[in-house]
Parts: sequence; C-alpha cells; structure tokens
Amino acid sequence: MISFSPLQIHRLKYQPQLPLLLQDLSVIAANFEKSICLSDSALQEQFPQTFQQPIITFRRGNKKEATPLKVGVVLSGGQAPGGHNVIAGLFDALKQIHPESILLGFLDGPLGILKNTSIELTKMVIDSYRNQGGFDMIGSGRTKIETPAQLEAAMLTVQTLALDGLVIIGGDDSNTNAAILAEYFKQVGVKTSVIGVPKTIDGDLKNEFIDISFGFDTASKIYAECIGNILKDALSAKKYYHFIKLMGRSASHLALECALLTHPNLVFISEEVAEKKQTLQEIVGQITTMICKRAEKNLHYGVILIPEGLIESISEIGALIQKLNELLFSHSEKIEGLLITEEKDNYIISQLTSNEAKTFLALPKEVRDQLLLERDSHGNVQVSKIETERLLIKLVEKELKRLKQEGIYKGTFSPQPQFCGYEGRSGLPSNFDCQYCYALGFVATLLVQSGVTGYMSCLKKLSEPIERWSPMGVPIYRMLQIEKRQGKQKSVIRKFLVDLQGPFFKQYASVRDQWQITDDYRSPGPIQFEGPKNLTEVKPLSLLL
Ligand code: FBP
Repeated sequence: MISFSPLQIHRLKYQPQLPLLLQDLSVIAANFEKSICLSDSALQEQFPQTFQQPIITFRRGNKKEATPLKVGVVLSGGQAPGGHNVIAGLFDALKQIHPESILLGFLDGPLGILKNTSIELTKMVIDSYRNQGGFDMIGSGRTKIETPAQLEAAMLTVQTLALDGLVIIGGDDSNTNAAILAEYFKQVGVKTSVIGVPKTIDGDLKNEFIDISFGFDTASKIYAECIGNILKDALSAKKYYHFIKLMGRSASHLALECALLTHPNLVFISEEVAEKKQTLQEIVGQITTMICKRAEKNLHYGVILIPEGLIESISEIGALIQKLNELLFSHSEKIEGLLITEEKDNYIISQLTSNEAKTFLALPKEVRDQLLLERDSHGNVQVSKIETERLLIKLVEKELKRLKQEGIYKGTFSPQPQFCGYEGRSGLPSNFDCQYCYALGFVATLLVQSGVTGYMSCLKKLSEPIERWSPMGVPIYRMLQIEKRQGKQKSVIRKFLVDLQGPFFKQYASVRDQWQITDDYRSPGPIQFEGPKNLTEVKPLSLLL
C-alpha cells in the first residue's frame, strides 16, 4: 500500500514533454554511423564481439510495422530521482510500439536477475509511480554480474523469460557490468539486447556522449535548498559554524553546483585538494585561517561544504585508504577472523609502513573504524559512512585552542555537523529529471527494437529546449578504460571529475575569496514544479556552463 501526499498525487498527473523525434515511434528510423575502431588492445581483447559497434542516431523514416517486445528492467546502485520515469518511459514506448509488449521489473537490483525474481509492470503499477522519487517500485541493489557463474545465471534468466531486451539503469560500475553482460551474451549467442541508462546523483557519469546523468539536477537542488536554509539560520543566530558533508563520492560536482547556487563561506573541491596534494593539516589550516579572519570582523559563524570524497583526496589519507583497500582485499580472511577491534587495528598497523601507521593512528578511533568498514561490491571505501565533517570539527577545535593560547584567535567556536546525503537521492524529481528520464526510457526502447546490444541510451543537446534534444545510442565500449581495481586490471567506465581548468570551476574560483569574509548567502528554496518557466525549467548550472 502506498500512501500519497497531495503534492505526490498532483505530480502523478504531470505529463513530461518529449523531444520531437520521439513523439511518434512508428516513423522513427535508426542511423548506424560509421564505426570507429579504437586502438586499445587490452579492451579489444575483452570485448571482441562488441568493440567495433557504431554510434546510432535517429531520424524520421517511413511508417513501419512493429512486433511486440518483451523487456526486463533493473535499477542498480544508489537511488537517483527520475528512475521511475525511465521505467514509465520504457512502458509507454513499448506500448506505443505494440500494445502487446510486456515490461518486467527485476526485484532488488541485479540480484533479481541472478535469482530470476521479477514482476510484470502493468499500467496500474506504472501509473502509481509516475514522476515520483525513490526506486521503491522494484527496489535496487549493488550486486555485480561479472563472474562466470553470475553471467551464466543472468543468461538463464533472460532465456527463460525470452527477453528481447534487458535495460540496466545504473551508474558507471553498473553500466560497465552491462557492457560485460552484452559481450557475454553475444559470445554465447543469446539475442537479448543489453541497454544501459546513465544514472547517478554524483554527476560523474558524463562524457562526450552523456551531457549529464539523471538525478543530479534534483539532488543538487534538494541539497541547495537545505544549505540555503542553513545559511539563513547561520546568519540569524550568528553563533554556529556548520560543517556540511555532501554526497558525491569521488567527484565534487554536487558540492560545486550547490556552492554556486548558495554561496557558502568555504567549499572544498576534492579534485583541487588532490591536485595540490594537500595534507589534512593544510585543510584544517585553511578553515582556521578563515575562522580567524571572520573573528576579526566579529563574525563567529559560517558554513563550510565538504564533499564526501574529500577524505580520499587528502594526500596522506588517500594513500592510506589505497593501502587499506589492498590489505582488506588480500588479507580478508585473516582480518575478518579477528573479532576484537584492537586486534584488528594492531594487525592492520603491523602491515603499514611507518608513515602510513602514523597517519592511521593520528585519526580519532571512530574514523579509524569507519576507514576499515567493509568495501562496497566494487571495492570502493564507503565514503558516505566516514564522518569527515566531525573529523574536521575535532581538528579545527584543537587548532583554534592552540591559536587562542598564542593570542592569534579571539573568538568563540560552536560547530554543528550536518550531512546532506540520502534525503537528496529520492526526492520528487524536478521537471528536468522527469522529462530527461522519460525520454531516456523511450531511447532505450528504440535501441532494444533495433536489436543492438551493449549500448547506452543517451540524449544530447540537453541545454537546448526539449524539442531539440537529440536521441542517440552509444556503444558502452566507447566509454571504457582499463583501471586497477582490487589488485586487478579491469575495464571500467571513465569517471568524469571536476575540471579545474573548466569554466564552472573557474567561476567559483573567481568569487571564493570574497565569500569567505562577506556573507553573500543565497537561499534557492524548494524545487518548483509549477509556475513561470524561469523557476520550473531551471537546468543544472554544470550543464549550462
Ligand atoms: P551510485 O554511484 O550508485 O549512483 O550511488 C551514489 C551514492 O549516492 C553516493 O553519492 C554515495 O556515496 C553512495 O551512493 C552511498 O551508497 P549506499 O547507498 O550504498 O550507502
């Protein structure tokens, strides 16, 4: 039983607009562009069947007869607003192509494919999730499909269900898995098309073919609303320093977008910290310098944004995390066998170099424990569980005490830790995400209908009006590179990080000194669904710049 608020009910009726080309699927034709042979031999070896596939664009063609399609869809990884609309788009496009087409939803992420647990997504189901946040229609999960046994289980499922297509809605890792699955299906002669859809609030699944991943727009607007409110509170109470950690794993796109929407006093950009090889002490120094400057002006409050990936970008801690990743992977049995945390700590310390051990021991016990938590299924440290905001507060407090004793700092420091995380991932999607996702579902359907596999559903020209958005199918292979993961060379989709030479970062760099001392705070308020276009159709700044 789902219970709806008045706004949720209202949003169920919102009809996303479609790009012109997608408005009548009976007259759309696929163009197979000239294929480009890439010269990465390691990748070619792994993808012998799919590495030469061409990019697909679409044009208006002649009216065509269509047969019904049977498609399975799965939501993979962290929630991102708009996922339900991709599924609604798939459903509407499939029914437009042929009313007897069927859409199945795999339950609880890729595990549903391995276990062959799915439900039929009927009109009644779809209609109660249109334009709604979350992934609760079918659930999500982080199970990977990459071992021979998993690939075989997936093959059995698609064959048993006689699927024409399998649509994987996921981030970089899930889409890498989609490419592996497509290659495997081709090798064993399975005809099911595997199509990816670019999802992640982190904004790091972006490249020459993907203007932006879905979910980023809504998440950044929800976080910006919270930050804007906190800024107002800070300005009113004039007594708190808010340390706000923001989701976004390795990339700081969310932090940068929110910064430009709200103008806080200080923002760390992980990519810059990594490039400058900044140490923890330097980061703390940057914060205390600002606090001292503000105290001289009798300002004892402020707001600092901390991307969750910052911890991994700090020079000595990043190196330590890499070492811990390797240790937790290669010594897993031994470490898991040690039940007492002290024994675990001691064993880990015995495996570190003296510098690494010094860094590890200098961290508060809670942070040390958080650094040792289980890695996610892709071998990543779970940065959302590391309380970097609290770590920085502790260290800043200590440093300010020292500065006070030396007579350099004459203020009061009252910190508040905050985390903008899970609440941004499942909010009601913005109009932009509703429309983008709905159209992505249409493009994915067209790719299944074209019979291709190993492709990503893409829409280009997103900064232009919707009518002009340009649907494309791009071989996922074109986005891959070889990286070292869990001690092995693996093909993965290139992550898009903040470009420190790009206009977006430069815009922030040109104003950040001013933000430190003058309170230029802005409060963007909640996402607007109705009203003038300059409020309802606002696109992400990182897309427009
Ligand atoms: P995806 O990369 O799967 O889209 O997930 C993004 C994210 O929200 C990150 O911002 C965050 O670090 C992580 O998921 C949290 O993961 P979990 O849901 O497993 O706690």
